[in-house]
Amino acid sequence: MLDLLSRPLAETDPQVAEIIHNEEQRQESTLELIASENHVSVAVRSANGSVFTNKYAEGYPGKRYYGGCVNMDAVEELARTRAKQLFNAEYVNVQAHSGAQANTAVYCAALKPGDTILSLDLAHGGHLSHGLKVNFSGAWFNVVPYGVERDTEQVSMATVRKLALEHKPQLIICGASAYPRTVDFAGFADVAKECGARLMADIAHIAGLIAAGLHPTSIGVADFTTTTTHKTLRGPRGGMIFCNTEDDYKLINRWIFPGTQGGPLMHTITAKAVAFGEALRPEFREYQQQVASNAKALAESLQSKGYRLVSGGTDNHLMLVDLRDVHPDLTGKQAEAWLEAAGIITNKNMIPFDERKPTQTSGLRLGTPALTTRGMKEAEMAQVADLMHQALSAGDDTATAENIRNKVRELCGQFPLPHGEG
Ligand code: DSN
Repeated sequence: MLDLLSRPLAETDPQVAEIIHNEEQRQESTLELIASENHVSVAVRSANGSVFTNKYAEGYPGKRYYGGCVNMDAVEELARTRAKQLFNAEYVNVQAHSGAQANTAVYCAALKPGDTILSLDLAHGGHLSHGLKVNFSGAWFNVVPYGVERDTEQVSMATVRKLALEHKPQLIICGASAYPRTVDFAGFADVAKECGARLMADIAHIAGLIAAGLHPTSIGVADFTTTTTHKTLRGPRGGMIFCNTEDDYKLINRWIFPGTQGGPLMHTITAKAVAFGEALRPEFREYQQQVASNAKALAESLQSKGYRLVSGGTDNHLMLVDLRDVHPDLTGKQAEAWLEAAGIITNKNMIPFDERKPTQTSGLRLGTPALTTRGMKEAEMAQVADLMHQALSAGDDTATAENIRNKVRELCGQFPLPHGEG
């Protein structure tokens, strides 16, 4: 038995090994433009695949429900210390399994069923866990959405204020999944104070930019800040919650465990500690600066080819492309498929006031975190825009798509992904 358990995956389960190998090849040879994805370091992967996966550690450092937690305590303390240093925060819970779990714990801490939430409409860049009817948040709470303005395609604090004073929400949510502009956390905090609401900022997308000081911070401004750890922050897939007071911290800890989660994913918390350590290094700030510069370069290159960008551009790592000016009949769904055939990975996305359904859409969401991790810079962004335009113009001409696919392989070959065994 021990012999079997000690043999390499390729020997014991060649089927799974082959699927993993295929995924490695896919990631290596394609241009990853999904704004919420990234390529983690070998060190993060190594920690995530470590023996910490073997251990139950329900509870928190120093107060566990299982024996043998000495190293669990050490690593969770380290993750917390690094997260607080990175974001200049007072209190953090690093056990949230995901961004949606982090949001759920905040709702449980701040709301009662039937209370009112004011949050950004999913169709205007929000997130399903911010109150979509089919999500727990929309099913249990009364959700009032705010959107972007028709003319600017940006959030107007005047509109948010008007809605907040009219509906008197218990919780206001700011932060988004597909919003290319700066979020005015201080403006939201003013509105929340005026109408007596608590404020939650979901910084899942822009956490890396905030950590690097390239976007105003929500920490210490919003009552609760939730985030994922795997997007611009470039850590393992997971979540985390910051708050400002001991009372809120106690509530959040209680609502993560035992409120909504059981045993923490200690291997993921270990990998979070590694990722936060990486983010505390000076190279991380340079990386984030390049992410933002690359987003601007990609946006300008696409605009020079006639593509309209929602709100006219980007302040962060992502942009929303309105396909209609250049390709009036092309849906986001079809565009995503044609681009994938050429080795360019994106996701279809509603644009504000989209007349097409969410399953079709008129737009694409693009982001630069993953390409920047490979070492690509502004010159490569111009090439990427060119390849995208070629692929979208070629449509279902498979020979042209294959030709573009080869160019994509060549470009990826010049910028290899992190390699090696941890
Ligand atoms: N699904 C994530 C995204 O792509 O933005 C958010 O959770």
